[in-house]
Amino acid sequence: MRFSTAILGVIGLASLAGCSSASGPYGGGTGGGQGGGGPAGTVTLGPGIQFVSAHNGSQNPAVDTIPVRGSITWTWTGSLPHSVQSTGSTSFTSSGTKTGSGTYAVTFTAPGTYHYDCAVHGSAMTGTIVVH
Ligand SMILES: [Cu+2]
Repeated sequence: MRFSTAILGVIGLASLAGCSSASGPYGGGTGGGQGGGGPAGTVTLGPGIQFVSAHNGSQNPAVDTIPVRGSITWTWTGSLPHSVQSTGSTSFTSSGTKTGSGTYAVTFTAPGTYHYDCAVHGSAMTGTIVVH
């Protein structure tokens, strides 16, 4: 008697679409020193209790990655009061609390990871900016 065993090695190449920058490593890589007038990020406040990144749709935290000398513009929507309040050790100038419409822009000249929240809603409403 002979037993022949056929082993079918099925190799599944799971191609993970690496598109989710919201959960990617923030390794502040080697900045390439891109020229002035760099890309800008835009973040919406509201209409609920949320910061939403226009770049990748992430929210609470809204995560944006920009080059050094890039800028972020926050735009208020909805009827709730919100603010952009820098938290953490690497900081930037916070905005005041606004309601309704309005914008606030900051240009980041130093690499680092900047955390912020809303002075009204605190940890329920957060964002992160990675400058590299
Ligand atoms: Cu808020």
